[in-house]
Amino acid sequence: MVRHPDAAVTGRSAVLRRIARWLQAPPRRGPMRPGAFPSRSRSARLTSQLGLALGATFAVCFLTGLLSHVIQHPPTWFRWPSRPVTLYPFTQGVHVATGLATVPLLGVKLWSVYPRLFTWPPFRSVTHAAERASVAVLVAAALFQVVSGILNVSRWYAPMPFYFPAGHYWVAWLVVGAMLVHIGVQLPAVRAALARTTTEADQDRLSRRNLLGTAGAAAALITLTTVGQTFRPLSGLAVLAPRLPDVGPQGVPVNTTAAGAAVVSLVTDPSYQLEVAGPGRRVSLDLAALNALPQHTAELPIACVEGWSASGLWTGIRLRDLVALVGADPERATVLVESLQAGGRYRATTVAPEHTRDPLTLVALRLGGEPLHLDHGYPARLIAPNRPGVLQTKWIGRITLLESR
Ligand SMILES: Nc1nc2c(c(=O)[nH]1)N[C@H]1C(S)=C(S)[C@@H](COP(=O)(O)O)O[C@H]1N2
Ligand SMILES: [Mo]
Repeated sequence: MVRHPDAAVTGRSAVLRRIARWLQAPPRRGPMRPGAFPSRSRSARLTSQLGLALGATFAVCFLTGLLSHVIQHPPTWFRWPSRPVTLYPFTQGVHVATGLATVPLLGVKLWSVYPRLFTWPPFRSVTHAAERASVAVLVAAALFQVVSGILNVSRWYAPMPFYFPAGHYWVAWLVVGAMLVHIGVQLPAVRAALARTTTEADQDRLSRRNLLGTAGAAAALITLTTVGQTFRPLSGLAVLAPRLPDVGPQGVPVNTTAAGAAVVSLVTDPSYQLEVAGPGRRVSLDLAALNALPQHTAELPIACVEGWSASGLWTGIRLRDLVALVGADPERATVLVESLQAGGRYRATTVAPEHTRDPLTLVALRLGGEPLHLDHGYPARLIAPNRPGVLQTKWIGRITLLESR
């Protein structure tokens, strides 16, 4: 018997043909069958409009987050001004508000597209597969940002086995990258969907409007019931806010307590002295000496990156006066402010000349006229205008002049 020379090839192409036929014929059962998702509220138009809204909330959230990151880790070229006083609390409030408003928008958006998870065939081409993979990255990264952000605002760190600011920062770049790819791929479809108004049946339009309205109302409601944690006039409405601006010792919330920072015995030691070290001179000031220096009072907010901000009436010594005391020029001085806390990420901070010279930048000894509560940084803490809470060092032990520029 003579074997046909193409037998093997014919056999393989038969298999390929069978696979092709299988891919072409959609399954008759399960979520991948045609017509498995009958809701008429889903439409390209709804998905596009939600996409635009999400693009806007994410862009604002990303930019305000990036700003906060750069203020806390300034590159050499970056200068952050000390005024206006409430600029940072404002940008931080916008960051949290847009992040929270994203929740219902993202929810409805995912609902509007999730049937596409089950499209048949799953991959039409290499490009199609790559595009689906990029959408998977976008969805996963966006959900990570929203969930980790909410956990942070709720101060629930247990489910996060990573350092929150670093994780939240790097995944933000992942979202932005995947989102730019997504916008690039979907732009023609979005244009077409938004232009196509006349073909939409009245009933479909109604249900789409209802859905959009509900998502928008949910976003507005979440904003209204949380924004009070940073915007005091609305604090009465802040029923969903994990923190309230006026709940805490001396009417101001606390993040790390003195006990938590293990400084109680150090700061209550009667031999406590604040050391100020300049280039040529150094002074040690005990509590009596600190209280004998000229005192100034300023109303300044603490704006915590955990989503709350609260204003207090602080009294103490101007940082610029302490710098002058050791013979340095306060107009140009960069200083290192160190806590008595032995470790912890927030035990020290660098103060640039913009803040050192500002007469509102205080080494505060009092809050609301009383000596600082232990948890607010007794006996002395930094409080400066337009500065993230993480940089307002508590339990100061030493101030060192770094450079003059
Ligand atoms: N030494 C030290 N200072 C610190 C911190 C800290 O953990 N250790 N936390 C910072 C953070 S994150 C904030 S929001 C403010 C909070 O100040 P408060 O507890 O007085 O409201 O203190 C800052 N100063
Ligand atoms: Mo904070």
